Amino acid sequence: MAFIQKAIFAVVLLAVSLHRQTEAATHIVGGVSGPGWTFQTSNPTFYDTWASQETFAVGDVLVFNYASTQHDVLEVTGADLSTCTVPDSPIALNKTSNGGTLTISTSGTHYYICGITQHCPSGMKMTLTTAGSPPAPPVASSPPAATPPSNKSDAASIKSTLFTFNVMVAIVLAVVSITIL
Ligand SMILES: [Cu+2]
Repeated sequence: MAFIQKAIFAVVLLAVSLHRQTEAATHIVGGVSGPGWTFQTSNPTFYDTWASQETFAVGDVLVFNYASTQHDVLEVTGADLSTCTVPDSPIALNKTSNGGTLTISTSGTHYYICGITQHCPSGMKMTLTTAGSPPAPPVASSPPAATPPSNKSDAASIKSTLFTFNVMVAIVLAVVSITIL
């Protein structure tokens, strides 16, 4: 194979590899070192605050860590979240406990609650909006809550690590392809 073809192949590999890391981010709800998906009785806006510090895109995956004997997670309408109503047919549902995931399938604002009675009013609710979408008006007024420890850097550090990994893989692939082709 001519050198120019090898070079083009290497560049394509690099581009594909770099593109992959932009496809979908994974968000540990509540932060990588956070409490998981559980009661936030003393700070009912905990998950909203966390979400406001994250950047979400369509295709991103939300990981809800919880004990399956205690909680579940439903995607619901804004109206259902505001009244903590557990619908018979939620938009999406996950009951698989630790590592349970829901994917952000559309742009705009999404609403999540725990479907166990009285858990939503105890802070198991979250509203998030994908990047570039106008934020939905608050569904319920609540006094400003104390700001929890920031986990803002968590997703960024994961992305950074993924990016570094992808770059390394791309370089190795490029070197190998130039060597053997
Ligand atoms: Cu719950």
